[in-house]
Amino acid sequence: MDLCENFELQTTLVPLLLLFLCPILALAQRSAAEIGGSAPRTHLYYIAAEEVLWNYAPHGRNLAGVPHPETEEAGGAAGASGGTSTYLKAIYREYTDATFLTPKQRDPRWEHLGILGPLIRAEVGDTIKVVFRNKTKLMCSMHPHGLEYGKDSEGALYLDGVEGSAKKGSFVPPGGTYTYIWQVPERSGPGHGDGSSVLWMYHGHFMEGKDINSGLIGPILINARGSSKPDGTPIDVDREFITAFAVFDESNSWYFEANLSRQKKPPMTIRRGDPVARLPFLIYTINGLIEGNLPALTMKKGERVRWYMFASSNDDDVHTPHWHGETAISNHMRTDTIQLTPMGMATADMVADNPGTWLFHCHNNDHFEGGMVALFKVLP
Ligand SMILES: [Cu+2]
Repeated sequence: MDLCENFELQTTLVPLLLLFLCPILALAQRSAAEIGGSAPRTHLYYIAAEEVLWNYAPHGRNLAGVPHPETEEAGGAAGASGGTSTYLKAIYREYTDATFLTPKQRDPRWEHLGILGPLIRAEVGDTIKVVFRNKTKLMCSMHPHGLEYGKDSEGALYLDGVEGSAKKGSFVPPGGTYTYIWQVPERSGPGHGDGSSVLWMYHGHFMEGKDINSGLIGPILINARGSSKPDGTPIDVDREFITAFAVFDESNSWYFEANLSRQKKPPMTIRRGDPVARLPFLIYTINGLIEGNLPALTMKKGERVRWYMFASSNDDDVHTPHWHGETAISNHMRTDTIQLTPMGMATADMVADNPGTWLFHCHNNDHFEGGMVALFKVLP
């Protein structure tokens, strides 16, 4: 074949080849764009509910040095009944595999989650699979907000006409294991007007109030399609913090009687909702930690910081998280104070410009004086 013939062959074949390949290339390009250049993933978590002695003030009392009357009157009793800060509780913790023998080390970025369960995170289009082991003596479940699930993965017990094996996820007995499958469709991700990620949470929903007051609650973050870095964080964010403004009503915990007995207090019955009798048992925490015990939330000047905040589910859980020294954008508005109602969620974006150590606290006076106080640090 001489050069001329070769050229003729090329001129015939190349357009034919292009004709054949172009639609395939276009299709591949389109689907890559649609999924943001990353294929849908299944995120597998091994999460156990387990009993612990939880100290609401592991490093000491009033570490933020906020003068408040209860501290002086009751000898440092503010925020935890009778001066004690240690309670038997049930919490969610992550394990490395299905043997549930090796606890998974918490990423240093998420040490501040405190009592909260492990962070579950995914991107729109992904699937979340949680192998759940109940290591407590209670009936337990995991019920997620915002995600898509069938009755077998709702994790909540009520009369919905569904029976038997299809509802097993709503009451996992002591020692039992159950696998929840949660989908992450578009409607679980950021809506019009949201940033690149949204906060949800999961919690026990066998007897919801008692479960959450016992400690069974954790966070979920969902990124918009195609907006995640390889480590799962949003591409337009440098640092993230999750803070649950959570009152724990120890009089409405599964361990109320056990804790009274541990603390050598006489047994007592509190009428459900009695506002006065339960007062000494309300503990005003951020992520289950009081009075500046939350590990300092640290960022550098100029970093793009996303704060996710939510409230727990007691009627006392009406909170106003407030930053000193900085401002943020939430709901497209400039603010330094967020409003949360029970199980409410909020996101705020901050570019810290004012180096220093600053107070981050609930602006509800009873809560502030009761210990719902943390510090955050902005490095130069
Ligand atoms: Cu508050």
